[in-house]
Amino acid sequence: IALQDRKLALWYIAVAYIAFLIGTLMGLLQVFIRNDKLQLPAWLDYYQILTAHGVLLALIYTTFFIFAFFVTGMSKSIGTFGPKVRLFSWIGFWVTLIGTVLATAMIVAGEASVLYTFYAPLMASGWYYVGLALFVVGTWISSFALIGHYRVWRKNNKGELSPLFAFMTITTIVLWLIACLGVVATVLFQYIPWAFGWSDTINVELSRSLFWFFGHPLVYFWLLPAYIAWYVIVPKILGVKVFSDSLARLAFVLFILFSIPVGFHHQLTEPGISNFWKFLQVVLTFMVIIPSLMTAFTMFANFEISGRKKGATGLFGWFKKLPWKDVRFTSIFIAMAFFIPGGAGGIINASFQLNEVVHNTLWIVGHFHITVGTPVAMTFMGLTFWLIPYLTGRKFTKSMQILAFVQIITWSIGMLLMSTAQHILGLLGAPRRTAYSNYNNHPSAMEWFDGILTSHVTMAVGGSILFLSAMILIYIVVMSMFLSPKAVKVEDQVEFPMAESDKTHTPKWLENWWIWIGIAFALIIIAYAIPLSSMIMHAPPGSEGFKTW
Ligand code: HAS
Repeated sequence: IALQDRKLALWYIAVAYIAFLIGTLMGLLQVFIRNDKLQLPAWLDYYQILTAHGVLLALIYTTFFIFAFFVTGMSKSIGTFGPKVRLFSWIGFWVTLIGTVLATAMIVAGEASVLYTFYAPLMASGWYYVGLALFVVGTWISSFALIGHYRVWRKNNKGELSPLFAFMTITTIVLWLIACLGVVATVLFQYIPWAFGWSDTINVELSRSLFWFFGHPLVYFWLLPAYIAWYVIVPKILGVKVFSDSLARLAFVLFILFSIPVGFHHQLTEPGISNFWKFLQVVLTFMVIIPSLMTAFTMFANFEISGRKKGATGLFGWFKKLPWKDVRFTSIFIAMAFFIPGGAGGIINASFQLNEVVHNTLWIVGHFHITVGTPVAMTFMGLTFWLIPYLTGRKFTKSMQILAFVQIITWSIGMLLMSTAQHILGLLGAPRRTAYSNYNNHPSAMEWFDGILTSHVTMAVGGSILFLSAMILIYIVVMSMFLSPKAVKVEDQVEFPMAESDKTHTPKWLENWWIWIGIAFALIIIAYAIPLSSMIMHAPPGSEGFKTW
């Protein structure tokens, strides 16, 4: 791809990995505080570290990495960016970065210890919300730049379905734009006036509902780029075509429909929403599981077809023929394997009654470490190994490959230990978001944490292994950005592995955006119009909130 497009993608990656470095360090501190092995100095607060950890890893690392992947993939699949697209992409990048720096500065200053789920009644400095608003606006500018690029391609290729990578990128962006409407509404009209003192109170239930209108599809904004890699990159590494172009497109379209009208499944224990609306959204949540099951089916089909092509026989013979020595594949395979318990845990969370058992416990923390923290993060790692060398034109040397294996194995072991402990501790009743020294005055509460797997020691050991792994990854990133030798010979040059996708039998209506956006809005209105308007009309007196600074 063109040099200027590479430059943009590399800037996105650089910010992503700076956030990753600081965010993982905060994670390490986290497990030691919970284990009571670390006493923080008076100026540093547990919730400050927890907020920095969540924001930097879940919001900043993911978003910047995702845009790097999109810029590279769009330039590769539908051509070099035109001058206008490039200009708006850079503006988008800088606005997102300014928002990130402002929000991070507020967290560091101790004026925004409100966690990455920053909803009321916790209150941060107004500037934190301004930072978040700029962050979202920046991503919107970048998103519209990519949509503009896509529209130029469609105009020049009338009547043709776009390449699968571009289609999937636009689907993810559509999902992101609709999802952000909720968070933009609450930040602009509720949090900013409240935090700057222009209004005295805030409608807590409404603000939480608007937050989760955004918060749930946010997790699919992280997941779908990983799915793009699973659908488009993995088959190329396996030496096969995309299994089914129309199935892949349909799965993505289903995410536009069903990922938004489901936010109430995060609020099942809140008394301000009636059971009917909660139940409706639980049913819709079960619909959003379907495209992930379609994805699982497709992945097994890819593995089997590729194995049989290489001469595998018997029911599971293909397993041995998978390219285990290719770290780009192994990393993503482990990511997929983690998503089996991760997804099953999600189904448990979404089951109305079972949610009573797990809500607000460490189980949820375990859940998101084996969804966003492993399936998504390890897919991004698998992409990092070739994406940066591809963009910089440097070698991914033998020693870097060996280190990459050490990195993904340590990440998997660390996550396995930490998340298993978190799940079990959660089932035993250990709360999430709680500074652990509080429990010292309640010795009987500490009995929850006896035993090998159910101990905070296991969590701390897992967390330390994860930090070690993160540092190895940072080393690989720095090497492939600046230090490893330039790939002069053709055989050393790293490729962008994009599989061929046969679209001859794909129905054209799958790319008719108005159908999907129309149905999505209809579902949103059905699921949200009445409960949200009743929250506005029957607003309780409101809350003044708990200032965190
Ligand atoms: Fe979740 C809470 C429900 C998926 C992230 N979730 C969270 C939070 C986060 C998060 C961050 O209903 C915490 C928010 C907070 O701070 O409060 N989640 C679900 C459901 C799904 C789901 C139904 N979550 C995700 C994904 C995330 C994510 C993906 C990040 C990327 N989640 C919930 C609920 C809550 C929740 C409740 C609120 C709980 C509460 O009370 O607070 C589904 O989308 C999951 C569907 C997935 C599958 C798995 C398919 C498997 C595949 C892999 C195939 C493997 C292969 C490899 C091919 C059905 C595709 C084979 C290898 C071998 C070795 C065999």
